[in-house]
Amino acid sequence: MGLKVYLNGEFVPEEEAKVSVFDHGFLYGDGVFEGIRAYDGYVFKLEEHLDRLYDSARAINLEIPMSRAELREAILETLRVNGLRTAYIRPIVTRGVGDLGIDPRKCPEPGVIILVKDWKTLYPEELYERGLRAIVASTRARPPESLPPSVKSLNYLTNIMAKLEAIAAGADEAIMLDVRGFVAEGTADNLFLVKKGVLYTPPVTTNLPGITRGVVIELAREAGYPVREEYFGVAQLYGADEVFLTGTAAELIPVVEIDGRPVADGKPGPVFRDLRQRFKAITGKPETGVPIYNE
Ligand code: PXG
Repeated sequence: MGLKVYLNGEFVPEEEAKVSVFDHGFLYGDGVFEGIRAYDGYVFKLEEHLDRLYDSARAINLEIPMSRAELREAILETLRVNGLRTAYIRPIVTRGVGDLGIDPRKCPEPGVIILVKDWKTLYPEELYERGLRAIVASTRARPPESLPPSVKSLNYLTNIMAKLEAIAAGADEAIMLDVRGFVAEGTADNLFLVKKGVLYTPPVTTNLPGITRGVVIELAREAGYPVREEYFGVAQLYGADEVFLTGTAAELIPVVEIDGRPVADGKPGPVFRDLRQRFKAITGKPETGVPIYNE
């Protein structure tokens, strides 16, 4: 049976959930979104995702037509209507239906859509054992002077260009550099490297302040690994002991080859393994999530 979608205040079957061809989200990528997971009855870090969604909307002067409490409830209700405990959740806020022409003032009513998928794991377990093969893309991450990377907008073409490079090269993922040539992030994930027991990740000026990134920094510090938010280049990446990506969809996933060079011995490393276990241990718990059902 198909799932139901929250579409501007109503629950409609997936097949019938349609948006207008005049919606500026479709015409111009004018809108914002989030990618959230629920694990075993708890929506992981829901408040952090709501913060980022409202911040993204504010940055593009898009007023979400519901209070934060109403949107939180709509997300939980979408999960309940679909009887889900473990899921991927995609709230989307578009500028709404307008005229042709980019002027957002032509769009009186923003659209709010919440998609859910009954995904338990997004990637096969072998992928975490085998690790990803990545390339360094020639497409550079958009500079923060145009649109800050903290704005999770509907416009992903830069990242899609990098992903196309990875596909053309027969790799799984692309690593993007900032305009200066420092490592920024993956196409939908943040990046960490490990060198001599220290974790390095670039400051968020050049990449999305990932919720998973934040959690991993916290878990790493608790576990006694020093974490440094610093810029680094491709040479440090090639010379790392370990490289891994973090994101809501992938959680933590190792990168074992970059531009045809193995990362260290070409196998997922011990720091990655330790942090992945620690991450798994905190999902699906009341301490890190909002309950979907009253139990
Ligand atoms: N960087 C970028 C550019 C992202 O889009 C992340 C990092 C990780 O952030 P979180 O908060 O999820 O730890 C993202 C995540 C997907 C997908 O299918 C993920 C994202 C966007 C589109 C698709 O994995 N955002």
